[in-house]
Amino acid sequence: MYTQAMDLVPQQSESGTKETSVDENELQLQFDARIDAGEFIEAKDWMPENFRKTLIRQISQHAHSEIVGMLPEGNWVTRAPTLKRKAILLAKIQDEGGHGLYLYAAAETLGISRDQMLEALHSGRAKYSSIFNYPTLTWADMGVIGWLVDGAAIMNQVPICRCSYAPYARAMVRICREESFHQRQGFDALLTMMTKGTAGQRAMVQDAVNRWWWPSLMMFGPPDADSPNSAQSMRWGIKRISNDDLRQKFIDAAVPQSEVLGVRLPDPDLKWNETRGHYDYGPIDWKEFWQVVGGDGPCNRERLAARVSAWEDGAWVRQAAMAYAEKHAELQPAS
Ligand code: FAQ
Repeated sequence: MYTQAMDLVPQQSESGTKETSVDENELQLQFDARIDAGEFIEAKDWMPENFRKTLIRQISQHAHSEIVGMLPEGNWVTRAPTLKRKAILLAKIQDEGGHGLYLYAAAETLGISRDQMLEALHSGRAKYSSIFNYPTLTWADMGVIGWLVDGAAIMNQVPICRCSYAPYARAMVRICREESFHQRQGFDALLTMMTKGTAGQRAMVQDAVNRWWWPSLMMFGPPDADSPNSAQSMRWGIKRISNDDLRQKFIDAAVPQSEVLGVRLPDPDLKWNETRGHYDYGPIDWKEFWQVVGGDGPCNRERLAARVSAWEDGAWVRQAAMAYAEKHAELQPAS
């Protein structure tokens, strides 16, 4: 019902050759004009094949990031220091599962099935955010993930609320509201430890900041000059702000927040630049980024193995749900 796939199968002439119809050129012109006018594209609208593929790539990777992102935090549910912190952490992790579901549903409107997307994740073909391949070593990591990782996610995702593909944009509006709560709870947990905690707790927070700062900056993707997808995605209004500009906005927001917390960001080159009106920052280790993206980060294998075994262990639930649906359909009176 939702898929565009039928519209996108190339037309075959009687002789079996592919026809680039005048209609298709006209549809392309109309599509470009709608994008230029800032209109939203709906699932039922005509769209170029590469626009559809780019969206499937980005939205499915985004969905995978949400569900893989549940794992590092899941590691701390049984060890949260208070009932309140445990309830907050559980709610946050559940939200992330929900974000994954909205996003898989948005990607399905483009003519791909959830099983196909999950198969791509489980076989290692699909990417998910590099950040979730780092370990969560202490409770302070839960606060820092909220503050920095959700903070970076919000910076990246607020512009996607205006993405030209309407089902993705609509999903992002809801997701961003929940991400704001995630960021605030992380900051609050850190502020509590920094202002009311022991010297040991403050040192634990600083250590977590030291480990997560640089990987958080990598979440925005490679520098614009090395980002193969950016130019076309910006042209199509899928991305509204470039990787480097978002990274800069994030750094500019994080520095004053670090001062409120009383933590040091681990970059000796971090300085306010009066001329640019932004903070200058030191070089990012892009070798590490590509290594993690390529599957060789500290926890890549563990994360993928956890997702694959969750899928396999859940087979009986899917089978039971299907059996129930079939039985229920059989029992419905014929109309
Ligand atoms: N990690 O040409 P570009 C969250 C890949 S959600 C891994 O610049 P693009 C919530 C990229 O895919 C976090 N791979 O690509 C949460 C491409 O490879 P491909 C996820 C990366 O798409 C919080 C290649 O490098 N958010 O955190 C990364 O134009 C806490 C070249 O890059 C989203 O997915 C990376 N960091 O820009 C959950 C937001 N960066 O696909 C739990 C939506 C780049 O050609 C706890 N996505 N790559 O094989 C986007 O905005 C974009 O896809 C970018 C990348 C900005 C991530």
